[in-house]
Amino acid sequence: MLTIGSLRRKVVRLNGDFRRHYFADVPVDLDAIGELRGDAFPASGPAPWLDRPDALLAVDRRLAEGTITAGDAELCRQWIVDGYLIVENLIEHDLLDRTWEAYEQAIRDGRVTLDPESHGEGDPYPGRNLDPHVQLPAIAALQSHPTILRITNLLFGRETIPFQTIMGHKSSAQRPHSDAIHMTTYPLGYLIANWIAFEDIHPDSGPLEYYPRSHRLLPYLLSGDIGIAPRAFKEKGYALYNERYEPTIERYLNAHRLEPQFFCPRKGDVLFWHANLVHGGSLRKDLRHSRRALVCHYFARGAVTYHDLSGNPSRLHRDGLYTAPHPD
Ligand SMILES: O=C(O)CCC(=O)C(=O)O
Ligand SMILES: [Fe+2]
Repeated sequence: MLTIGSLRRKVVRLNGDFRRHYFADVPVDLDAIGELRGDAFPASGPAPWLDRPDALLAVDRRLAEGTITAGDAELCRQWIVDGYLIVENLIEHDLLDRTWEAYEQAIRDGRVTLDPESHGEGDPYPGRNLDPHVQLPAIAALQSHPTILRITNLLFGRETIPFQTIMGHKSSAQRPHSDAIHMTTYPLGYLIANWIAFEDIHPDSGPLEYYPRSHRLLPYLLSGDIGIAPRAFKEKGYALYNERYEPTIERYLNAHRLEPQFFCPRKGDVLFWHANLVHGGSLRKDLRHSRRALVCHYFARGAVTYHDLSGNPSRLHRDGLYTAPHPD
């Protein structure tokens, strides 16, 4: 029989299970939620430390305590205000060359297969590859480069879990979006992406475009906000996303009069962006220019991580990352 006492014990047990693996302030029963979508979760903190209203003061406090350096404080301030960071010359050139060669070798011997994905007549470059780090240790190592993880740990204020990679010879030609709808966390905000340049990037190659400050000016727009039901996504897929999500983002960008910046880095430079910073792959003005890059996505350990459009948990849950308790 379900008594108040047994119900309370069940809730205490569920909360205890949740707490062992996740850090959200409001515990949830993930099995009962079923489809993981933004509107199925309660509003919950904690917000990432650099997204809180007192973030600039928190940075000053940590600097005064001596727990961060003046250089790190400057990175944090830029992250708070602009939602991105560019770190020049972060990755050693010989490491980039060896990693790219490992990728090309895997293409030659058929371990990595690329779709042709032509962007127009005479496009010499193949499509991009999702998650090459899963089979190529060289790419996994670059994704987990110690300086990158030091920066993401600082920005999260938590331990970083490397998640996804996308490697490519050319622009994604993706319209402006926030990655938060593709890789969502509970609580919101525990995703960071970066873009690693394998060569000097030509302005006509379709550089990464990004909208400074959009991470704070736009809300986290998730499927429920734009009327995409989980079943509809499963039936119609990304056509619905193109139809509803992308025009909504564009409306917001126009309403706030946000203008894009274009990332034309030197080889080895890295751009980091916030979970909700709007970005995309700009138009390739000259198809002959390559734009060789690795994009990496990272979560913070202890966030619930899912694909909001389909309602599926991320691969990390299936891989058993959350079978081990998180350290807090
Ligand atoms: O590299 C690009 O063109 C954009 C990539 C992107 O939006 C992403 O991987 O999140
Ligand atoms: Fe993206």
